[in-house]
Amino acid sequence: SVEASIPEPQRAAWKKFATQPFSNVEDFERDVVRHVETTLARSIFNCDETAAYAAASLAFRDRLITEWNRTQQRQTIVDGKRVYYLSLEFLMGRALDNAMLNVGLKGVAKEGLSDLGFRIEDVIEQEHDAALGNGGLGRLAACFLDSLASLNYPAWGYGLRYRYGIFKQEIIDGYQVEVPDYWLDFNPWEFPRHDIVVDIQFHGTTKKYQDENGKQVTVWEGGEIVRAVAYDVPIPGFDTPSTNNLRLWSSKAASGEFDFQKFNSGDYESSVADQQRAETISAVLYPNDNLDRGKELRLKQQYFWVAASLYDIVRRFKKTKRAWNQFSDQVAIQLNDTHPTLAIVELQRILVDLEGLEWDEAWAIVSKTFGYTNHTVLPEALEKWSVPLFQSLLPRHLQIIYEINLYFLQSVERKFPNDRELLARISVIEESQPKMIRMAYLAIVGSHKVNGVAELHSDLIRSTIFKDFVKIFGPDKFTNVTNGITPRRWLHQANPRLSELIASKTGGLGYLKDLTVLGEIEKYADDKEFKKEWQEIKYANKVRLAKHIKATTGVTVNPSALFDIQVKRIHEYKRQQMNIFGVIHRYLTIKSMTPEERKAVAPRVSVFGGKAAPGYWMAKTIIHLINSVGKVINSDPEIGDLLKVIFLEDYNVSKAEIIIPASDVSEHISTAGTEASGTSNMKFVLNGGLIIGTCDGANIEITREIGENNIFLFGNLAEDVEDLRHAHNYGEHTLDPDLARVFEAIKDGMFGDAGAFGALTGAIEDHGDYYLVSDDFHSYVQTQALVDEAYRNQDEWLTKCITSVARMGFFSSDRCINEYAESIWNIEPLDTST
Ligand code: F58
Repeated sequence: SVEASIPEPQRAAWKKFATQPFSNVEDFERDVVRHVETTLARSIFNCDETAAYAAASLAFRDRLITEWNRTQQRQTIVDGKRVYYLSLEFLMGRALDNAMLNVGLKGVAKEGLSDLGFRIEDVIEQEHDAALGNGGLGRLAACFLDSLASLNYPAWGYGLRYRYGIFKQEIIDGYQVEVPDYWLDFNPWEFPRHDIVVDIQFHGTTKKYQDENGKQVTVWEGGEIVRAVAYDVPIPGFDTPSTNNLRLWSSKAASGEFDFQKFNSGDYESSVADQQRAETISAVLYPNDNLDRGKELRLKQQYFWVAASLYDIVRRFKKTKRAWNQFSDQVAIQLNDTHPTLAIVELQRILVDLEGLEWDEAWAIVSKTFGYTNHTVLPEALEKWSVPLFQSLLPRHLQIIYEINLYFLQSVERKFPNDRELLARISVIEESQPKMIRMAYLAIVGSHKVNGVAELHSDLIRSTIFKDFVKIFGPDKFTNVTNGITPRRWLHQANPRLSELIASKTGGLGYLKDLTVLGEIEKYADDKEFKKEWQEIKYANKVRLAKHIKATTGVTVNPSALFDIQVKRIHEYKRQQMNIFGVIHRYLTIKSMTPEERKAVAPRVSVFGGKAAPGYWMAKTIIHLINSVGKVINSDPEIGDLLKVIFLEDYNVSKAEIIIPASDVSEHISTAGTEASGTSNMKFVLNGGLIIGTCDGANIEITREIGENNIFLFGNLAEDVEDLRHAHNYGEHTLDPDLARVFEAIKDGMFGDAGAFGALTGAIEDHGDYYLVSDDFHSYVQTQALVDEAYRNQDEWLTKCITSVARMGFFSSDRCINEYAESIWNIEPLDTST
């Protein structure tokens, strides 16, 4: 047991004074006041909401850290296999609300804070989002951490502690402006571990020589050293004592404050510069989603994080005193996309160069340890690194990659003799000018499993970008694990009233641990009372969003209108341009009606939100168009409540928690075959909104689960996309007539300077319409009309919503994590009763 690990003579004293985390209102208040008066050095006279947030967080942090310690001890004692989730992004959002709910003490905190003079909602609002990610991939990692802890898996996350998270978005005169997100001013949720440091090497040269036994050894020497310092973030599970660890690495100069030799020799400026250069590595999150730019600093970030994490993992393994061939029985490492692929190379280097294993022996261990998750088929997002850049930064790793590739190509040559084209296609090294390292291929070669994130996506990677590898390794290496979301944050936290209603009909909050229990509410899909309550909750959520819209944009929207929401990163493949063209079409249609005809129009609020990568000009133009259209429509007196267009600034996790529960319909309208999965589609349906979407990503599985009567699907299928594109390129492209009317309005200057939007219309009219906006437009507009019609019948609409929620059990990230654990990691949950 955990306790037995304390030496007998000291046990009594440790036990007597062991921290007793609060569990009632009185003890919570005592902890909060103590933190205000001591940790924060304030008093009742100057305790504002910020201080109340700080003190409440510190009180919960104390609780988490005691459980965190126990969890780590339990893992050490059990000494079983652990999983390490390597991700460059963890889009965590706020921690306080989540911690209160997961440990089941939000009620206690609410009462305690109220006694001390604060409203819990205001206190929660003080927290700055931890926004260390771009979008879906980063948020998925955060949901996974919640599920891993909630299911008691022995798991660690490893990432980078960026000083600046994803930029804050301001909308000025309709344009996106980026503002740095310095979020670390006060962060009670991290523990600096100044004793856990790893020195990381860059550049330098390699030397080969024979050791005393005549064995060839390679050393990597010289170059530059940067120090990695660990910061630990406790991750509480829901309704369990398990509290896992997210370890984030921060960079600093290896020589401490600055280089004293340089300082003493009068070179003060350059010693400071060295330090700043080192700190630059973990300074900022790259803000691109689904685009690879191949910047040197990004490669430095990747190696820095991977090398520090592997050092930590290997050190922990070595403490168990096991033989190396047991490594993969103790360690599973999951690569969240290709960003941590260097871990494969680094582990091989550690085993061969530092631990003296034979190449084959080492490779057998390495290739049993890793799993690789692919999140995209978009060619521009597949990572490649230039060989010259790599050679300069990581000379030894380049040699190892060449060697891995050589053995791989030899094995393929043996299996498929005389197929030079095959070898060229699958080589980890692309023979371009300059040569490039294909990271996805390296990840496949070095992993024992490769998975996509939704069925269609996994089928697509098997039949397109990784086709040759399926032939080489066989189909079993490639698998699907459909994404999921944590119902704790995305239902219980974001939509407390709906959660309460569901709990009241399913026997409590147990459904949050087994989401299939939601099935029990299907019997109320026609229950008058239940539907009334359901509708009231949706309305209240819409009122909450309407208030937010008013406060942030000044526009008044009618909560009785149909709320149609598209929030996600702005990208041409996600087709926000199609949505706004549809809005313009709606506007033109209403304008052409008589006042009498207008009485029959169903009022709508079109809400957009999302960031554009700072260098993605087309995406920024889409934002500009949405705002320009909104400006005209929202102030058109003929339109009034019939149509409003809102762009919500700075979409992030905490705003998503307000936005998602307020949707009637949400849009997931990517060109078929481009959105690997999507996860907000799951969040919207789970919150009782219907979706309009293409046959893409997880929309397909959502349809399978909830039934096709409960979703608005439209557009061309993935299997037809290639032919359509081909046809466009041979001049067979006539613009959809409705879309043509929309373009005319834009070009007439109805939404301001027409020249500003020329690139958007041009991409469709003149440049091949790669994302098939015109091909899908008619079907989209028709399906939107079906949405209007369906919404008119509120009774049937509510039945659809309730039925859909009841059938969403499959999309819990708990199901998803259990699949990874069983089919990829081979790990078991820990018993927490000791
Ligand atoms: C997203 N990818 C997919 N990448 O687009 C989405 O369909 C899927 O649901 C989600 O992953 C989770 O599987 C994504 O968010 C990025 O943002 C990367 C950031 C780093 C550069 C490359 C893109």
